[in-house]
Amino acid sequence: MVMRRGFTLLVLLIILQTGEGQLSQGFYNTTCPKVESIVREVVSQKFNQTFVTVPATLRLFFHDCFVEGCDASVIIASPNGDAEKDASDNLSLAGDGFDTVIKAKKAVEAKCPKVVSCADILAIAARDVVVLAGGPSFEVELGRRDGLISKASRVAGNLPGPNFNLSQLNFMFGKHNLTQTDMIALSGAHTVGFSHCSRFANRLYSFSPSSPVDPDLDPVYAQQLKQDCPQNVDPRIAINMDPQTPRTFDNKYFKNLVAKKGLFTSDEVLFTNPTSKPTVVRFSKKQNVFKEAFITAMRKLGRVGVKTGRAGEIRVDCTAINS
Ligand code: HEM
Ligand SMILES: *[C@@H]1O[C@H](CO)[C@@H](O)[C@H](O)[C@H]1NC(C)=O
Ligand SMILES: *[C@@H]1O[C@H](CO)[C@@H](O)[C@H](O)[C@H]1NC(C)=O
Ligand SMILES: *[C@@H]1O[C@H](CO)[C@@H](O)[C@H](O)[C@H]1NC(C)=O
Ligand SMILES: *[C@@H]1O[C@H](CO)[C@@H](O)[C@H](O)[C@H]1NC(C)=O
Ligand SMILES: CC(=O)N[C@H]1CO[C@H](CO)[C@@H](O)[C@@H]1O
Repeated sequence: MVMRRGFTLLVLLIILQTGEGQLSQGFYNTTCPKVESIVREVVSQKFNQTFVTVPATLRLFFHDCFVEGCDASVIIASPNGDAEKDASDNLSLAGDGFDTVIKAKKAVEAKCPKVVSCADILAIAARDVVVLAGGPSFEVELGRRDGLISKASRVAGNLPGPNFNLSQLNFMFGKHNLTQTDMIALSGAHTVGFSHCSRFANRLYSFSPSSPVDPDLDPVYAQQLKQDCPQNVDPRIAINMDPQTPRTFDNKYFKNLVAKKGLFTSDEVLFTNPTSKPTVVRFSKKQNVFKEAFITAMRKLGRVGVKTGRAGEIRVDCTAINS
C-alpha cells in the first residue's frame, strides 16, 4: 500500500515536472491565480480608450497561432525589420493589439514575475476583447510557452489571403487540424474591424474582362464600396468589414454573406460554394449556433503548435527573446 502510494506520487511528480503537452484551464492556479483578472482589467482600460483594441487583438492572436504556433512570436520586435511582424502583412496588424499585450504583461509581471507567458496573455486578451464587443465568453486553456523564433521569411504561405477560394482556405486551416466548420466560424471574426481598400479593390475595378465588378457582390454595396474606395485612394484608408454593426461581435457577418455583402472573395465564397453554404446559412439564422462554433474553434486555434513543458521560454519582455 505504502509502495503503491509512493509510486503514484512519483508518477504525479514526473507529470508535474515535465508538464508535457497539455494546456489546462487551471495552469496558473497556484503560481498566478489572479492572472485572468489582471489581464481583463488592462484590456478593458485599453478598450475604453479605443475600440480598435478588439479587432487588433483578435487578429493578432490568429496571425500568431498560424505562424510558428500560438507562441507570441508575432510580438517580437526586430531592429533589422526581419521579424515575423515585419512580413508584408504587417502593415495591417494594428499597433493596438501589440500594445494591449505589452501593457497586460507589465501588469502581470508586477504581481507574478517570470511566470506567465506572453502567448497565454495574448490568448486571454483575445477572449476578453470578444466578450467586450458582445461576443460569447469561454474558458481559455493555458500553459503555452513563448517561442524562440520570429522571422518574416517564415510567414509566407502560412496566412490566408483575401482572394483564397474554399479549397485553399480548407487546406490552410486543415494543416492545423481546424475543420471547415471551424474555419467558417473563425471567419465570423470579420464581424468587427477594418480592411484597407487594396484588399478587395480587384472586386470593384478589375474582376474580369467581361465584368469589372464581381458578380457575387451586391450591386448597391459595390457602388458604396467604390465611393469609399475610389481608384488610387490613399493606401491608409480602411473601411468597416461589417457595415451594419462594426462594433458588435454578432452573426451579422453571416447575414451579410447571404445578402452578397461579404467584403473579401474569401468571405463571400463561404456562401457561394455549395459545400460551405449550409453552414453559413445556419450561422446567419442562429446566433447561438455560431457562438458555440466560434468558442470550439477559438479553443482549437489556441492549441495550434503550442510549446509546453520545457520548450520555449517565459519571456520577460514580450517584444524580445530573453537574453
Ligand atoms: C479565413 C481566412 C482569412 C482571411 C483571408 C483574412 C483576411 C483578412 C484581411 C485581408 C483583413 C484586412 C486587413 C487590412 O487590410 O487591414 C483582415 C482583417 C481582420 N481579420 Fe481576417 N482573415 C481571415 C481569417 C481571420 C480569422 C480566423 C480571424 C480571427 C479569429 C480574423 C480576424 C480579423 C480581424 C479582427 C480583422 C480586422 C483587423 C483590424 O481591424 O485591425 N481573420 N482579415
Ligand atoms: C483552478 O481553479 C479553478 C477555480 O478556482 C477550478 O475550477 C479549477 O478546477 C482549478 N484547476 C486546477 C487544475 O487546479
Ligand atoms: C471602462 O468604462 C466603463 C464604462 O464607462 C466603466 O464602467 C469601467 O469601469 C471602465 N473600465 C476601466 C478598466 O477603466
Ligand atoms: C482554388 O485555387 C487554386 C490555386 O489557385 C486552384 O488550383 C484550384 O483549382 C482552385 N479551386 C477551385 C475550386 O476553384
Ligand atoms: C491533428 O490531429 C491528429 C489526430 O487527432 C493528431 O494525430 C495530429 O498530431 C494533430 N496535428 C496537429 C498539427 O495538431
Ligand atoms: C510598419 C512596418 O513595419 N512596415 C514594414 C512591413 O514590411 C515591409 C516588408 O515586408 C517593410 O518594408 C515595411 O517597412
